[in-house]
Amino acid sequence: MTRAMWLLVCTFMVIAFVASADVVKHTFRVGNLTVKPLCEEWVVVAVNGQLPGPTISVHEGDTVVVHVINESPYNMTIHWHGIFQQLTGWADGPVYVTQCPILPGNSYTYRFNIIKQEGTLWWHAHVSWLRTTVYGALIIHPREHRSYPFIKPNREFPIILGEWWNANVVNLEAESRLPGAAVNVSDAYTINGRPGDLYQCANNNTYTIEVVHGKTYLLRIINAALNNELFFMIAGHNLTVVGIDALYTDPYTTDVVVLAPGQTTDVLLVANATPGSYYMAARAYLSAPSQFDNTTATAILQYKGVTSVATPLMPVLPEFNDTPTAHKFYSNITALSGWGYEVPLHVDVHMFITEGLGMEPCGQNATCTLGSMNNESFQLPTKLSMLEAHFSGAVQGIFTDDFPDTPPLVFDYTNENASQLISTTRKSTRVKRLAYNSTVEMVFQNTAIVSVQSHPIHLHGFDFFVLAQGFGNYDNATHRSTFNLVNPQMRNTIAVPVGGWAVIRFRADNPGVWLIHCHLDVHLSWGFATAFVVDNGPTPSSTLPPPPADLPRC
Ligand SMILES: *[C@@H]1O[C@H](CO)[C@@H](O)[C@H](O)[C@H]1NC(C)=O
Ligand SMILES: *[C@@H]1O[C@H](CO)[C@@H](O)[C@H](O)[C@H]1NC(C)=O
Ligand SMILES: *[C@@H]1O[C@H](CO)[C@@H](O)[C@H](O)[C@H]1NC(C)=O
Ligand SMILES: *[C@@H]1O[C@H](CO)[C@@H](O)[C@H](O)[C@H]1NC(C)=O
Ligand SMILES: *[C@@H]1O[C@H](CO)[C@@H](O)[C@H](O)[C@H]1NC(C)=O
Ligand SMILES: *[C@@H]1O[C@H](CO)[C@@H](O)[C@H](O)[C@H]1NC(C)=O
Ligand SMILES: *[C@@H]1O[C@H](CO)[C@@H](O)[C@H](O)[C@H]1NC(C)=O
Ligand SMILES: *[C@@H]1O[C@H](CO)[C@@H](O)[C@H](O)[C@H]1NC(C)=O
Ligand SMILES: *[C@@H]1O[C@H](CO)[C@@H](O)[C@H](O)[C@H]1NC(C)=O
Ligand SMILES: *[C@@H]1O[C@H](CO)[C@@H](O)[C@H](O)[C@H]1NC(C)=O
Ligand SMILES: *[C@@H]1O[C@H](CO)[C@@H](O)[C@H](O)[C@H]1NC(C)=O
Ligand SMILES: *[C@@H]1O[C@H](CO)[C@@H](O)[C@H](O)[C@H]1NC(C)=O
Ligand SMILES: [Cu+2]
Repeated sequence: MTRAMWLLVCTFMVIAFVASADVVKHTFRVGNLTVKPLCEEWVVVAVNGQLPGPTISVHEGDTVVVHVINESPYNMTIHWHGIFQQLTGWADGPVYVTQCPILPGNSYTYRFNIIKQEGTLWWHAHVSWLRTTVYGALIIHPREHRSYPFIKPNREFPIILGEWWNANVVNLEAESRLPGAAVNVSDAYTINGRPGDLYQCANNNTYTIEVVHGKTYLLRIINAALNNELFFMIAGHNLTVVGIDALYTDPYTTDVVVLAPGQTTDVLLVANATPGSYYMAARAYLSAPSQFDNTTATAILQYKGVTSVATPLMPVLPEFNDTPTAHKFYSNITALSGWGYEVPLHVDVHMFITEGLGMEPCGQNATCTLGSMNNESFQLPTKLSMLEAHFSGAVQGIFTDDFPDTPPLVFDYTNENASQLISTTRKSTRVKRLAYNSTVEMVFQNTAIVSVQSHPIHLHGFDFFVLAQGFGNYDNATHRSTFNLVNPQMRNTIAVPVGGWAVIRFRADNPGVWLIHCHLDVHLSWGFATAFVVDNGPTPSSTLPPPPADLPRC
């Protein structure tokens, strides 16, 4: 080939690349919306008058620009859950971590690129409990001319599971932090904003999908609920999992899916049952005995051309406390073989994190419940966002970088008796600082302090490999040998098993400040979080640029 021909080929490649990367623009007006999912009307905060909010649909390689105008009465931020935000940490969204809130009447434009991730993610408010109604799907298709690593579905549907209260959720959040708080349980779960036929006053308002016999559908299931892990089933149909948290998986066929808040699961559904009506249903997987919302949300899978008026067939959902079923699903899935997901084998930083609840004396003769990691209950700063403090080097009074790599006390973590004696915890704003590109391995060990339960841990800014998970206390000597270093599943949110542990690994190749927290909002409000501060790398392409001019300040 001549030099001129090479030039021509290269030029075409550049044009093809540029042409396939779009800028996807949205305007989000966040404001009041009156809705009546159950028997009462409520004014909620929603985006563009929609609940769920608008779906953002992009191709890998695109740039997303979302202009958020806050017309609500509350401070607002939006988080793009699962998006790496490589060098765009200013657009990540958690309040007081990467930005101060967008005040009522103000706006902020989030700009970020979608690089090397495909599948289903979502966006949600990241302040108070406003994500109850401020959420929507973020769907990443493969770049043009590239296809899914599975059969092309005839159609796709987002299935967003939500949680509904007949209450003002900002008041609920405030109440959850009061002494001896018993958090009011929700009144319903929803599928695409609607509770379905099993609730009073919800008739005629059930989400319905029409399918054609013999065709294949892709359901992009998202758990947007606040405080509950959820089982999901469709009567008469198996589901084949092909992706979780926007990462491809080996196909895994199951009759039941379980998702923790924050997680997504893409499944293929083949409409091969006897033509008719079938319920899809979601209800709680409850790992701790407590007051909870035991209701069931439904939607309908309707075969085209069937006119029968019979009640749809209902799936038999697992018992609320069916941990074996939940664990089987959570632990059996593996990353798609041959896709190029590669586990780093060398580890630079080892962390062992005890996590769970705790108490502090508060009020008069009362106690308040806190959440903690390594006995530190995270307090958000209020004067300056952590990322601004880090960027300008003025972190004093905002945070300290002495978050411990190990818990202060070694005890029988999952033993309720041992845990009772040491239930007091303390508040701080301690973070863990990481050198650019270091490889981090974290063991999450649930404790039995206050309550034994599963906690969905979400890491901002990165996906991680899930090397192993199990019950009881983690034992480095024996459990290390069970690590899957070949094709472990990857996620951005891991449901650490009730009374158990999980081990994750990731490469800290994204400079910025990244929150890591329990995705049960009630626990996040109690301080169940910490953050990683990842240093800049040696080059401009590994250095966080300055904040955008319209970044909201405190
Ligand atoms: C939005 O609703 C709240 C009540 O929840 C009300 O106080 C406020 O005035 C409303 N704002 C607008 C702009 O309608
Ligand atoms: C929570 O429930 C209690 C008891 O029913 C009620 O008094 C309170 O108003 C509820 N909280 C909110 C925010 O609605
Ligand atoms: C559904 O809506 C129609 C018209 O709005 C009404 O006539 C009917 O009674 C409703 N059915 C139920 C079950 O609520
Ligand atoms: C679902 O898969 C199981 C196990 O492969 C099988 O026994 C069952 O018949 C399937 N159910 C349906 C509805 O296809
Ligand atoms: C849900 O709880 C209520 C009240 O505690 C109880 O009456 C009802 O039987 C429970 N429903 C289910 C499906 O367990
Ligand atoms: C799947 O889960 C079951 C039950 O937890 C377990 O026995 C089995 O080893 C798991 N299989 C894989 C491939 O992880
Ligand atoms: C707190 O406890 C002390 C000692 O038990 C008691 O004297 C006091 O009245 C209590 N105060 C309140 C507000 O309950
Ligand atoms: C905790 O203590 C109770 C009462 O002493 C005892 O019955 C129980 O077996 C203990 N539990 C554990 C896990 O040691
Ligand atoms: C946590 O810290 C508190 C206060 O410093 C202490 O009393 C408690 O024993 C510690 N608990 C654990 C589990 O380390
Ligand atoms: C990060 O570290 C890995 C090896 O641990 C190395 O292969 C890679 O080049 C590094 N990346 C950067 C951007 O420094
Ligand atoms: C577990 O063992 C490995 C290898 O021996 C060691 O590097 C690591 O620090 C240990 N991790 C914990 C949490 O003890
Ligand atoms: C809203 O944010 C501002 C700026 O951080 C803060 O001063 C104010 O207290 C916040 N308002 C509420 C209700 O949290
Ligand atoms: Cu939690």
